[in-house]
Amino acid sequence: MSAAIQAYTLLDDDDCESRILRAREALGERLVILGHHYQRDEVFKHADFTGDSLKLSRQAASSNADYIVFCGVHFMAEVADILSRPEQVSILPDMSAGCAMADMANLQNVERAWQELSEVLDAEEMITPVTYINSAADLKGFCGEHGGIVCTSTNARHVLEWSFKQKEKVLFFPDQHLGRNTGYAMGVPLHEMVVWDYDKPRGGLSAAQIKKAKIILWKGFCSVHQMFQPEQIDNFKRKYPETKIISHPESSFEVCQKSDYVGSTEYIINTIAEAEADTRWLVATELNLVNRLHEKFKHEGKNVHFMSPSVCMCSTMFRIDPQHMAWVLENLVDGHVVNQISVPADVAEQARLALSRMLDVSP
Ligand code: CIZ
Ligand code: SF4
Repeated sequence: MSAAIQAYTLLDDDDCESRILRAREALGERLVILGHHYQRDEVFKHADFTGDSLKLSRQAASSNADYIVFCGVHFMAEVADILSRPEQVSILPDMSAGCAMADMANLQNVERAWQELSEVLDAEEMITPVTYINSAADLKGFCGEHGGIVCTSTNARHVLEWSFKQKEKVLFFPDQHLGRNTGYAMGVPLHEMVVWDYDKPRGGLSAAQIKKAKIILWKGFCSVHQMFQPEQIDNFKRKYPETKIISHPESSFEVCQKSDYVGSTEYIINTIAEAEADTRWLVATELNLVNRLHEKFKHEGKNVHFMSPSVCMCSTMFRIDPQHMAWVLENLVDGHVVNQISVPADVAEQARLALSRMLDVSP
């Protein structure tokens, strides 16, 4: 029988740390641990590979390990399962590590949207569905089936360029901000982007609005990145006018417009790493990553600050803790797989299609 999680929740972090190290040693090359940038340090330090979702999905696709333990959120472990070989096992240490933004779109409301759009125009002929990787596997499957594609915040522009080569319009879900910020940076004016409110009939849009739109943005958002406000930039700059502003494209349009740089977590890390010494940065993305950047670069005189005055972490990313790590790893040592993420074969096949289109167009 597999060991239960309850006993592990009582362990302190140091105990967990030594157990994790021992289990990793015992499992050797049969195990690979992938860690997203938003993970807390006590977990992040155990990762064999760290990265954003694009980089980590490539790692999952090329790994030879029997077990892929994904320290991130549910959709990432699904992608690892889809892109790895059938005999490899993808594991999410805590099943409640979801993504609230991903949950804002589901197959039911996306299929309804597609149906309603089809009543106004020929959706199959005119629209490429694009799903942000922050979405359930069946939505990636929907995109695979309808000539669509997946994107991450690193490749969103390349993906949209590809999409517009296929069809004249894009339906972009679930994150309206990534869609809007990327579209605008490519030259799509705001008036050619409409928001589809999935709680309203026909998205709350008129037939004319739909026909005129180039990008139909799903009304989803990330509550972590929603915390950042343009006034926070103004207030900070009043004190330190030399500050460079760098924001994740899940932040609002107003925040991104006031930023010197906009890009994914990998882009944020690389930009600050390559910046001159003695520079000051105000960063709009998840707190664990910003704190890590601050620690990493302070000896170069780089001052890295978090944009919001209140603490905002991704609470679901935070679910992955050393206790759950120790639990899944010791179970693996004992030959028990717990918390496996397994995408049904038919969904995986269509989703793989949309993901491989993405990997083909990614820089
Ligand atoms: O794509 C990812 O990994 C996320 C969620 C953020 C980013 O930009 O890296
Ligand atoms: Fe989802 Fe936002 Fe957390 Fe990313 S930071 S996993 S988009 S809730």
